[in-house]
Amino acid sequence: MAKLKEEINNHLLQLQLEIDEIFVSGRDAVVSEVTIGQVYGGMRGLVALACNTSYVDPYSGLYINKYTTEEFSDKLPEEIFALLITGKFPDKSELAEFQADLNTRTHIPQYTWDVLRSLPKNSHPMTMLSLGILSMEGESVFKKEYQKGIQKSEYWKYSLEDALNILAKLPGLAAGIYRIRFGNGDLIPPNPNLDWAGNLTHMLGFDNADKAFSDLMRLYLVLHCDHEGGNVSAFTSRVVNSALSNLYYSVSAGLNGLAGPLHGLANQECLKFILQIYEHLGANPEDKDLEKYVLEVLNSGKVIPGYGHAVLRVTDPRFTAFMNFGEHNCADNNCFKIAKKLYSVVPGILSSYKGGKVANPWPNVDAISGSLLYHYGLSQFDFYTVLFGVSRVMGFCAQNILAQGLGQPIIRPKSVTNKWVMEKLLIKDK
Ligand code: HAX
Repeated sequence: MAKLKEEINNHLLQLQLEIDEIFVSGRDAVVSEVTIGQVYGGMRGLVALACNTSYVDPYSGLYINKYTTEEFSDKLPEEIFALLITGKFPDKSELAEFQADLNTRTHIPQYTWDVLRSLPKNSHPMTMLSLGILSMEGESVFKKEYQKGIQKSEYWKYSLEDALNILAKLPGLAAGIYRIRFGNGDLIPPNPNLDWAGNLTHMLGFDNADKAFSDLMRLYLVLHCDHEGGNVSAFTSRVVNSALSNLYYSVSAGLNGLAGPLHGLANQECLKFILQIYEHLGANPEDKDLEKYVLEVLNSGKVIPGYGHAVLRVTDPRFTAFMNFGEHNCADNNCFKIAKKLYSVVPGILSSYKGGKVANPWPNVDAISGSLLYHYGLSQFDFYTVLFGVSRVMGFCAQNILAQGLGQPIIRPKSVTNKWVMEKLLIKDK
């Protein structure tokens, strides 16, 4: 992995030069002011973090480096990981070297399977994924080297070892969870001749599925890879890693955040929602019936899963990429048709709902992904967030390694009490 290390090192040098330049022109310059609304409102819109793996523009969506979602969505996940962490796509030989290296690290210890098999039968697959990674924490190269004593400038190199070990094991771990949790038979060993996503398909037991399922898996693992630094899972992972908890701890922590219904779990909620609509209204509901159904859900106090976003203010381009895939491969599927129909109805309802309080009425990635998986026979929607997680770990690892390489300190914002705020406002008023 000498080449990948060299590319990361070059990228870090470049990023450090940029930071030096930024600091020279004004370390004390103000980029964001904090309102009371933000202090009490989940810090929404507050600029207080640097993340150089990806950027989410409210109106054009996810960029990795300079590439728009449309421009990178035909790549392999391995190429995307290299892009996240080096700022460049690998050439053919670098990609081959990276894939060969991952294939030497796929072994998952028996104790991990023992832990997973000992859990209650109805454990959520995200619990199993998080725990599966945490169970291997003792294997951390970073932890062992840190205990021996290493220079701060070297941290990232050992975290990279951990990242490669975790990423290499992830498809096997996720597929094993699928097979254990849903009684799908024995574990299937990896095939060293397959790429990362191809191996996931193979180990899930979908070798005989439509070939387009492997393409969907590649697209799925690409589109979910990263979404800048402030979302719940990435931020959690960064905070935990900033205490120098190794990547096994910080990846597991990020996955625990991803498991929430307002974040990654929304994809399983969406499919559940679509299936409920199918049950109540059939595959081709009338607009007025669908509108009535959506309003009933809203009025019962629930959110419409897959719609809205803390940053985006347009249809998520990752939604569009999945929509295009569906149009080409499964346009007649009932779930896909309902997901499409919801897209024509929900934004209008959310725009005017409760005086327009929903900041973004448009769909996010989760509104559509499940209907595609369902089409190919992956019908256990409890499992969908695991697939999201497999992909998002690339982002967690890349963000944490770059932060370590840039010597970023422990994250510790200041919190205040109501009393403090009241005193502060009173002082300001005088
Ligand atoms: N349905 C109903 N109400 C919604 C809504 C939706 N889809 N989206 C936002 N709202 C409501 C909020 O609950 C909030 O209501 P209250 O003031 O009563 O609390 C109000 O509109 C304002 O919220 P916002 O500013 O528009 O949105 P936030 O930044 O606070 O939250 C969420 C963003 C994604 C959490 C939100 O839009 C939501 O809950 N969406 C549904 C769940 C979902 O799809 N989550 C996945 C998001 C993408 C992701 O992270 N994937 O992993």
